[in-house]
Amino acid sequence: MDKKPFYITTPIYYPSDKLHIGHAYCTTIADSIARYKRLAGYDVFFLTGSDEHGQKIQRKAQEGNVTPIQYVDKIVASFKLLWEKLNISNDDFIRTSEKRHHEVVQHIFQKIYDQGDIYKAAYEGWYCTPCETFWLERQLVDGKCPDCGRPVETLSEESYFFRMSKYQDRLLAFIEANPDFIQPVSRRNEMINFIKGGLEDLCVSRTTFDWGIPVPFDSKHIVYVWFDALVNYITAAGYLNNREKYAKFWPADLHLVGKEIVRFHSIIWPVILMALGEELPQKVYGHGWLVVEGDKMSKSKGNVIDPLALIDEFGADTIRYYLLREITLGMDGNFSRDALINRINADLANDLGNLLHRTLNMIGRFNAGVIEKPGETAPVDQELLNLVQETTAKYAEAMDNIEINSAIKEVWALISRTNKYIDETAPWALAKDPAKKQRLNTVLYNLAETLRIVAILISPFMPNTAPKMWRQLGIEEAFGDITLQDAKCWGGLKEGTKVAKPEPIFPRIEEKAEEIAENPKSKVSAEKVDAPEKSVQADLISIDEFAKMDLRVAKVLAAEKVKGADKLLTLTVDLGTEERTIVSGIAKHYTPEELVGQNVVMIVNLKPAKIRGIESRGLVLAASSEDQLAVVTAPGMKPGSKVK
Ligand code: ME8
Repeated sequence: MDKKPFYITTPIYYPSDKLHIGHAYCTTIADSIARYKRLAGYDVFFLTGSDEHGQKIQRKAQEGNVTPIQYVDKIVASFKLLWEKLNISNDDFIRTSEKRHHEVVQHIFQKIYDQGDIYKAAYEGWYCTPCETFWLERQLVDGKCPDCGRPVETLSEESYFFRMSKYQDRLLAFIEANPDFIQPVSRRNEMINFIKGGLEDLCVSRTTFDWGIPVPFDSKHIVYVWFDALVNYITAAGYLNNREKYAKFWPADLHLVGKEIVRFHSIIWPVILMALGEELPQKVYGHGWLVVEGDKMSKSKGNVIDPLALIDEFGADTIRYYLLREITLGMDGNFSRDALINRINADLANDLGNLLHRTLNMIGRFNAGVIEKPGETAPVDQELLNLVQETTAKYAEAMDNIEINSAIKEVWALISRTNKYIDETAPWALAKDPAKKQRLNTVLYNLAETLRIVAILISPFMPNTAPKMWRQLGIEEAFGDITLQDAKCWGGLKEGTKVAKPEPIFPRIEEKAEEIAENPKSKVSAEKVDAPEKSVQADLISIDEFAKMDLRVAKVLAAEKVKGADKLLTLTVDLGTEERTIVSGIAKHYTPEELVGQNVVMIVNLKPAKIRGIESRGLVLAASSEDQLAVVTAPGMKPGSKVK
C-alpha cells in the first residue's frame, strides 16, 4: 500500500548572519515532527532552506566587499553544517538563488499579472528594510516599524501591486471554515482581526536594488522578497519541474514558523495560492520565541547563543531534548544554561541513563549478559505492561496534535515508573535465590523490553541516542527500519539476546560533585561539632529539615580503589532492599579490606553524582578533623535500618 504523504516546512532563514539557537529551535521542532511521521508510516517531505534576496543582504555584501552570491554562499554553508551537526533530516534544502526557484517565481508573477491580479501603480509609503516589510502610515508605532521598532524609510516609486483586497472575503471565509488552519488559536484570532481591519493591495516589486528575481516582463523591477520567499514551498514540491511529486505533496501539511511571520504565511501566502488556483496549506503553526535568561537575543546585548558551540559542548541530542522538553510549543520560552544542565542531570543522566545502566548491569551480573525467556506475569509486571501500552498511545496522540513536550512527558513518566519497578521487584534479592530464577528472568526481560520501546519513542527527539540504546541492548536489527508499530508490540526483544557492556549515554555535568567526594570535610565533620556556640546557633535547622535526610545503615559488600584517584574508593553496599555503588573520598584512611563487612551510615536520598565516570548514589558519613577520619558505623544493625 502506498504510504500517506506528509509535507512539512521550516521558514527559509535569511543568510544575513549566522543562525542562533532560536533558528535551531524551530528546525528541531520540525525535524522531530518529520521523524515522528516517518516512524508513523508516512512518506515525509521535509523542507528547509535559505531566503537569499533583498536589499539587506545586498548592503551586507557591499559592506564586506563581496558579491551577494559570494556573501550568501558562505553563510548558507554554515547553515548546512549546523543542520548536519544537529542531525536534521531534511529531504531538500532550497535556496531562493537557485534557477529552479527563479523560474517558478517568474512564471507565477507572469501568470497572476496576465489574469489582472497584478497591476502597475505609483507607490508612496513606508518600508522597513531589516524586516523587508511595507507599512501604512497608520500601522507605524511612533513613526517606526511596528514589528522591530527600527526606523522606516519612505518609498516613492513606481511598483507592481498584487490585488490582495479582492481575496479578503474568500480568505476570511476559509479561515473561519477551517479552525485548524492557523494555530495556536491566539494567532488565529490575531489574523482574523487583521483581515477584518481590511486588506490593502500589496506592493510586490522594487526598483532600488537588483539582488533578486527580475519581474519577467519589466526587468528593472525586482520581485518583492516575501513574494519570492513564500513561493519556495511550491518550488521545492515540484510545481514546475515535477508534477507527480507536486500532486503527491501539495498542499503542505504544516508550515512551521515563528509567531512574527504567521501573518505572511496565513494571509499573503494563501492569497497568492488562491490567485493561482492552488490548494491552501493544511496548517500554519506559529511557535513562540526563545529568550535568553529572560532577555531578547541581540548582537548589541551580546547574548546571542551559538548552537554549534552548545552542540560541541553538550552534544546534539542533549540540546534537542532540552529545546523540545523545556519550552511549551506556541509559548515563548527561556534558554538558560543552568536549566539545560539540570535537564541533562535529572532527565537524561539520572532517569534514562540510570535505567539503562541499572538494567544492563543486572543482566550482566545475574544472567551473564543474556536476556532470558520471561516466565509468568505478576500483577506488578502487568501494571508496567499496561503503562507501556498507554504511554505509546498517549504519545502518538500528543505528537499528532503537535504537543511535543506532552509526548516527552509521557515517555518520562514511563521511565520513572520503570525505575520504581526495579526497586519494587528487587532483582538483586531474586538473584540470591535459585528458586526465584524464573521471576528474575521475567523482571529483567520486562526492563529490557521497556527500554527497547522507550528507545523507539524517543528516536524523533534524540536520533543519536535511540540506536545507541538498541546497540547496548544487543538488538541487531537496523534502527532505521523501525516503525511505531514496533513500539506497540510487546515482546519484540528476542530471548537469548546478548546485551553489551553498559556505557553511560549521558555523562552527568557536575564538576562540584568530585570536589565534595574528595573533601570529606564537607560531610558531617568533627570540626563542625567543635565550632563556637554562635555558629552552631546560626546553623539551626528544623526537625522537618532533618527528616528530609534519609540516613540508613548499609553493609559494605565490596570496596576497591578508583584508578588514578588516590583519595577515592568505590563501595558496593547492601541497603536491605537494594545494592548501590558509592564513590567515597576515604581511601587515604581505609584500605578496601578494612571496610568490607562493616555497617556504615549513609545518606540514601542524595542526588546521584558522576565521579570519575562512576555513578555514585549516596554518601557515607565520616567524622574528620585535620588529617584524621573515621567512618560512622552501626555494628550489629540490619542493613537498611533507619538512622534517626
Ligand atoms: O523571517 N526564538 O527569516 P529569519 C525562536 N526569511 N525562533 C526564532 C527566533 C527566536 N528568538 N529567532 C528566529 C525570515 N527564529 C524569513 C522567512 S519564510 C518564507 C521566510 C526562527 O532568518 C523563527 O522560526 O528571520 C522565525 O520565524 C524564523 O527563525 C525567522 O528567521
